[in-house]
Amino acid sequence: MAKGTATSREPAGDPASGVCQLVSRHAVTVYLQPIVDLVLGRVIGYEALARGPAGGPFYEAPSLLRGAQVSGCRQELERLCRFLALEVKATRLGPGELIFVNLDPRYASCLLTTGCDTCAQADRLEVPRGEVVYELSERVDLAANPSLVAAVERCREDGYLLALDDVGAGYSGLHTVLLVRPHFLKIDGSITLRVAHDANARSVVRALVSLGRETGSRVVAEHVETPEQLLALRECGVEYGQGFLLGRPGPEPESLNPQALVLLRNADRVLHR
Ligand code: G
Ligand code: MN
Repeated sequence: MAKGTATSREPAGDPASGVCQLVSRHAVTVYLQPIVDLVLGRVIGYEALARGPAGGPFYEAPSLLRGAQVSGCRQELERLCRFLALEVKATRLGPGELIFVNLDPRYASCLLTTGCDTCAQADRLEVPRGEVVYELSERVDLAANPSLVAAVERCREDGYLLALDDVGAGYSGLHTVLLVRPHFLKIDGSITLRVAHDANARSVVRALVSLGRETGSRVVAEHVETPEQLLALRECGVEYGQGFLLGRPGPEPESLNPQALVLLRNADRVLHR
């Protein structure tokens, strides 16, 4: 059984205190959610999402991260998750398949000191750096932290790809797009949610697609949940998507949901009529 799925007995008392034991025992796993080329109907890679033991209070990433935060082991947890994601890439993904790794520079102090801590790990595992995409969290105000921007720039120079997570939410605004010049621009789910019924949301998406074309960022729509959203996104020219409709996060690298593949083929017919 995978480490992360072992339903460990949580220590009694403050449940948050147990989270650091999980981290030190490496009882954390990463789930994989496909990121899909909506034009070719093909998985291009997977986002690695942290999970605590199934059935426990830290199964979902937000509670796991919050628990680690209050217990003082957030740095260690984030570091472990980055390593686990690279391990997944090395052992379970094929050549050319990308691994998207969440990177919150506030919890990657290595970025400012020794550089990206996963460089040595990636090289040891023989993971091509150009197949690792660091997703920068919308929760970090990079504009207020020039040293973090410089550190992120070093990741690019080291050969890694960069994504800006949840564009349109938090600090992932246009200024941050200009600062980071990401290889991937991930449109926040709050915009995807509106895209089927709100013409203004489609205008925002088309503007981001156009920005991506002109600046060399590939645009990914997050939280694609319905066929109507998928069709609207394709109509707006979005090339990549992620969300429950395309594939749920799971312990294995799953292929594209067959129902979504049919929708994409039909969308092609509608779009090229
Ligand atoms: O911020 P970030 O995009 O990294 O968040 C990823 C989170 O979004 C994961 O916890 C994942 O389970 C969740 N998620 C993935 N796809 C969908 C979706 O289609 N809808 C919703 N509501 N959440 C999703
Ligand atoms: Mn993400």
